Amino acid sequence: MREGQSTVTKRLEYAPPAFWIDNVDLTFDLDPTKTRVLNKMTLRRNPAVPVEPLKLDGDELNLARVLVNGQGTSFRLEGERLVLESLPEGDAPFELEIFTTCNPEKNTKLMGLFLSDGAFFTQCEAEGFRRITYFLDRPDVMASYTVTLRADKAKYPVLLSNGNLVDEGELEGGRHFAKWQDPHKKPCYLFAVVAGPLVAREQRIVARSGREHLLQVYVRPGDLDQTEHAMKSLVNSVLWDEARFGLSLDLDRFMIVATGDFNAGAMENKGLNIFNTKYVLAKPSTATDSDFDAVESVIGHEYFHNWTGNRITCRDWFQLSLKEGLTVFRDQEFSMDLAGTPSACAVKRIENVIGLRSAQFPEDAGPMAHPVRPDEYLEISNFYTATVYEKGAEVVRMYQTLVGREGFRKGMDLYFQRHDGQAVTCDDFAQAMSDANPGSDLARMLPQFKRWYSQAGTPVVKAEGRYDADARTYTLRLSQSCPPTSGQPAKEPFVIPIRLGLVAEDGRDLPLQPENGNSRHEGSMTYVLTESQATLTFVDVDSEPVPSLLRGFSAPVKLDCAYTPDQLMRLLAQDSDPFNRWEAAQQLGLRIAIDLITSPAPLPSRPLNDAYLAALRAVLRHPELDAAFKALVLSLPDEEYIAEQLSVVDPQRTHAVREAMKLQLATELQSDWVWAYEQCKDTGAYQPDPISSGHRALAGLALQALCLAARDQGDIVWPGKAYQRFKDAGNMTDRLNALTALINSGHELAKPALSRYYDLFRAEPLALDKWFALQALAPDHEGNVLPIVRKLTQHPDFNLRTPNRARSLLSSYCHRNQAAFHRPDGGGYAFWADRVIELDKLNPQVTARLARAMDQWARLAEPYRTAARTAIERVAAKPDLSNDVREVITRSLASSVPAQESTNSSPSIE
Ligand code: B3K
Ligand code: ZN
Repeated sequence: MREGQSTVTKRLEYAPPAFWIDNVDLTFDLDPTKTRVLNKMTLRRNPAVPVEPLKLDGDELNLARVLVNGQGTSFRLEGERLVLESLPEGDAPFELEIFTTCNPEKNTKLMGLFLSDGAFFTQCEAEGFRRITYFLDRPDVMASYTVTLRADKAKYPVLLSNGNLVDEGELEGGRHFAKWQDPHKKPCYLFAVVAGPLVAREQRIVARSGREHLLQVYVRPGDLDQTEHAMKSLVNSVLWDEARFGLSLDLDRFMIVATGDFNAGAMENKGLNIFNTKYVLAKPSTATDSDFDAVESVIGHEYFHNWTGNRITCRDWFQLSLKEGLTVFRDQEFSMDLAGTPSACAVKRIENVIGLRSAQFPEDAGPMAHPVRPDEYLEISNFYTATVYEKGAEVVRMYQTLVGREGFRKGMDLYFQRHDGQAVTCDDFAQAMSDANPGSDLARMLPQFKRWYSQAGTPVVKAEGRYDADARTYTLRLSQSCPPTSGQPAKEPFVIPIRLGLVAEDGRDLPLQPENGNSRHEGSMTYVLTESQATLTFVDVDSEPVPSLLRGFSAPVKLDCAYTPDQLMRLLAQDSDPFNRWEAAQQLGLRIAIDLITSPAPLPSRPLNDAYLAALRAVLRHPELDAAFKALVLSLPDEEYIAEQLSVVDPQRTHAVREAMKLQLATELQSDWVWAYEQCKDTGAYQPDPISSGHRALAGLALQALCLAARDQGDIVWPGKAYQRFKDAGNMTDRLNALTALINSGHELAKPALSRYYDLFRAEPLALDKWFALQALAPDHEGNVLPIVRKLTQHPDFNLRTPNRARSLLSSYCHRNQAAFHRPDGGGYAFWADRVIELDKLNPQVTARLARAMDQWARLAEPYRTAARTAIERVAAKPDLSNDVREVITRSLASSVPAQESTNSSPSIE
């Protein structure tokens, strides 16, 4: 497997471990600069593997002692590995004792054991345990753990690890100890330790099984008032997993602990989840509706890992999507089930698809493109991606679409029956799904279906419909293709479930009677496309329908269907599938945007046509549609998604076009926006439920439109109202929406509002992150954002070492403010390169994410492309880059698209 720090690991080179580790007994003497770790393990040779030396992984450890069965032994260090050759022969277990020290205070990578605001935390996934002790740091080695923590009692009153507290007591010198035993075997990436001055919100629940559990959410003493929503979400998660999948909590005690310094969102350590504060803490005055939603879904996600990830784990890291894709699917289903109404469910689905399209589609078309189950990596941390997570979740969703909800449940049951307690592969999951559903489309097509795991790139489905009035037939010609990706020049056809309906002129779904098929469907049916091309004919079709394809986004593909604008209007106004109603609006907006972007003419004063405006107005004024849904329909496709449709991207042009569209939408629907604002602006005492958060979303969108229109008309009333709302808001959602309206319209009141915001929230880290982000995301006026961002890097509250703070400023600017980042003078790229070089020395994982802001450089128009390349080459020339950053940068430079060497500045459509 992994031979050293700089070698590529390959999926097909998997070999089982030469040793098993059955028991691990760890004793920690916690100290900020020198923590002592005594590791006593029981090992035995794996009889299935030829005899070889024991090679234990380590990283930045100081080794003091190694004993085998209590005796000194010879050992050597091979790079960072500890190698033991003279071990007892035969299969009998033996004891290995290793004593090391590490320095948590110097651990700015936040992997292994680190300090956050005076408390100890760990992060071991994927390869952090080797920074705590020498070990076989791979997920297929599962052991039983006993952990003793010793520390100063005053500084670290709470001592936590996985499982059950079996002993605790006082020690000399003001120290104390706690001993924990995990009743479940686990891979070391699920190991965790926490020690510090924490307090807990507690709740006892009795599960369906009758078993009682103690749930705890640990935070800093001042933050307890922000844990109610987290606890509620945890209780809901426990109940939901029992109800939907029959999966109960297998522990007496389940703990969540929040830290302000964390690379990821959260971590599913067995019984001791460690969370970024961003996904635990929520109170109405500092957290928005999306923050509340994110807390619910991340708490769900980590909890659901207890079965999908922990009870059944991954054999190797190439199988990451086995646990991540499945668990994202589960958390999405959880949030949808909790949302309640079909409309609120559709809103969740649309939000997920927006995320997939703006993050995963570009990834699949860029230098980091990789299959859901990657084939190789230099640094596994780089593969915690939208492809592994979100596309992986879509793959799991397709199983459910193919075998139905009940069939999916059967597949899950069989998966647990077969593999509980094991470390397995994506193939094992696929096989369980298929075997549990004999005779299904899935079972018949399994090998082909599994291409979703092995082929990268976003497939394109082309659809052409033809109505024959005489024969009363409607024929759909479908074809699929997938663009080449690195190392995969040609693709085999995928299994693509296409949920579809035929929409009549009055909006009704026509009955679906496929020719040669005996079953008739009343509303929608799922057609499974398996060939490169296929024809599907429906008979007894009374009038020319509009096909509604890929309903609910039934597969992670791009649909290419030559709809007329009138057909899209019909779908927008009447489709029974809410997802496709929204999608029709997106397509209408996207087409207008692309036409304008690719036209050499100057932007017209009225880029939007009357029919499109009228259609959007009708949605905005609709008496029955939910506000949340309206807000999504009235939001234009984002710049990332628009850019994704273009083979050459001029970010300034893309931005200018979208802004012009937004402005016209604001001015010409002005009275409608006023109406919507008045309808939605008051939501009473704060509740994060779908109805009231929908009202806030639409009121916020309306206020932004009204401030934009006001700027255009030199009016001061709406900015004044926005400022007032900003000041008086009873919750962060309304407050932030009002502030954003002022900032986005460039109104001078934005300045005092921002400084007032700072005064209000300077002591609230998560709210202060938003203050940094707001300024990094501000509209660019003659290049003013970069100097502001630069200045903010010197702000006393800015700290590069805290991932949330670094991301709030740097990622917001580099990833999410296209117009300000892509400067014709290349200043944004130079700033990016400087920060990447600076931050890589502290925290490679966070830096590698930032480095990916340049993923799309090869598709940029000039002068951006050359300036971007220069900046990337400057980073590449640094000799001491981390593997994390080197992998991203190397792939990026290798992605130069030859066809564009002769780029002219006029963009073309893919
Ligand atoms: N499994 C963790 C991710 C850990 C990230 C490591 N770089 C959180 C999650 O997906 O649930
Ligand atoms: Zn996860």
